[in-house]
Amino acid sequence: MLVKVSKEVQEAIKNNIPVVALESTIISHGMPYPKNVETALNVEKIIRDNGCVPATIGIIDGTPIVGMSPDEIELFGKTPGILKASRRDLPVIMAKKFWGATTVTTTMIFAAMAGIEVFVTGGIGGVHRGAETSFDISADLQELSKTNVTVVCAGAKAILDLPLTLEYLETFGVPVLGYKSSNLAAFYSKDSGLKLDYEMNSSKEIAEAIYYKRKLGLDGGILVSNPIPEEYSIPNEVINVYIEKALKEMNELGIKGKDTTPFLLKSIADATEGKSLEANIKLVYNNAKVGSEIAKELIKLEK
Ligand code: PSU
Ligand code: MN
Repeated sequence: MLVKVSKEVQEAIKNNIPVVALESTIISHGMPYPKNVETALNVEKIIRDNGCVPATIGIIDGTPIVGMSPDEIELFGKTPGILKASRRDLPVIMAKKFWGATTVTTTMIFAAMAGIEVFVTGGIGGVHRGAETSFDISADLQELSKTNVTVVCAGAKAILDLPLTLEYLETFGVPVLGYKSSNLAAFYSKDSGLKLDYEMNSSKEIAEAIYYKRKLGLDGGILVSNPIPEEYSIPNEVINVYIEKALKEMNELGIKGKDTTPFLLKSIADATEGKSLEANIKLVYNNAKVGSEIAKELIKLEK
């Protein structure tokens, strides 16, 4: 069997119960142990409490798993050296029977294979600052242009070049929808100051957009930008100081490629003494609620 889909997820899909996909890079590379495991299990609980089935995705001994068990999630959270698996890594990880943490890209790939249409995460990758010379553009953006999964996130971090990220998504035909917000969210901050084309006022409206994209046969995902709740939002000018510092340190150390995002995340969390981590956790919980609502509305349209 190429991809292992858990019994619970299989049953849910068969019985028209909404399923919400979750990634594992956020567990193994995005947060420290044990907060990572605690958060991952809480996110699953929020999804269940909202009437959906969670499907955390990861690769164990070369087998992609859709719907990891709590024990598997625990292992993902504390095993060092799990590879960050993007699209280009999958063939080798499977051939060599490695463990792989799925990014937004590879979580979308396996979610789509399993028939899951909604995926909840924290933030996506994007066009990095200085991409005009480094060429560092996350594979997440290409995946959004071709794989039919809606990604609910809290926008993207200002470690990226956010205006260029929006331009890229526009070029590749990816709708970016602001959930109850007219501007792009900036992860720790509820507002990047960048205007989005569309504000959506309900999960039903978003589900309808997904429905019509599919009906028209327009391949690719939809990106939902769900701002961090006001009470947890860190002002841009506060977090940007830490972001600038982390970027400078990264350049001095010569960190490149797939190590950039994990390095920046850790550096910012350390510098803010966990304040950014707390915000990160809260925004994922918030996304889990909204993602569940969208998944429930989408199932109704399919009937
Ligand atoms: N951005 C975050 N938190 C994360 C990531 C991005 O705020 O955990 C992770 C996601 O898994 C995303 C990946 O898909 O990093 C992007 O990595 P890269 O920039 O190397 O494509
Ligand atoms: Mn990159």
